[in-house]
Amino acid sequence: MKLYFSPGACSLSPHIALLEAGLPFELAQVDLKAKTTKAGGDFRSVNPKGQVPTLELDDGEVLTEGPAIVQYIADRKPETKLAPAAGTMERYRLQEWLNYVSTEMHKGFSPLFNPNAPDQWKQVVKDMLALRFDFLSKKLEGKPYLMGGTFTVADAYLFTILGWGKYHNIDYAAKWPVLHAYLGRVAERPAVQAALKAEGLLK
Ligand SMILES: N[C@@H](CCC(=O)N[C@@H](CS)C(=O)NCC(=O)O)C(=O)O
Repeated sequence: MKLYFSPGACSLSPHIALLEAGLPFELAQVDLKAKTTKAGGDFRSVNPKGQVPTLELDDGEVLTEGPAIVQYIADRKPETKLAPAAGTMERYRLQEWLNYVSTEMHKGFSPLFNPNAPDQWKQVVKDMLALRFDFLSKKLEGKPYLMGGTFTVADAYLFTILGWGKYHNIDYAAKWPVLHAYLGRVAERPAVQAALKAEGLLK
């Protein structure tokens, strides 16, 4: 399999999932502005959306959309419990989280990266995110991971998105200590360390 990624982007989530699952894969770095791969290829010819994450499977199929990709990875190695079994109520709970992280958190953060977004709008966005951080803090109080005691692909995704707080002066330690502790806990996982190092985000 080949994971198309950009360092620190939302593609970090399936990168962590692949390492947690112990599946063999290679990385292909993408220049998201130029829409080219590091090897000089046209990224849009792989994924016409021009977005990471993109996962090319061994049979040539190309899978896009983070929540779909991480569930595919988890289902390749069910014994790792990165996702509960399909058809169970727990699996719908996982999908509930993946959808929340995707729509409320991931796309909630996006305007902060937009150089054309006015500062006033960025403040509105930060205020909205603060409400989401309050909600997540309550949900994570007293439990190590979103689904309880077991790390799942929803945690890989949430860790990735919350990690963007450091680029926007969001001080979890001061205002959301539960989230600060959660980020520290996830960061300690060997697969997460390995993914961060491979993306050049950790020495
Ligand atoms: N709907 C996609 C969105 C992915 C996405 O927003 N990727 C960003 C990086 S975090 C990207 O590729 N941005 C470049 C662009 O949209 O042109 C998903 O959930 O996977």
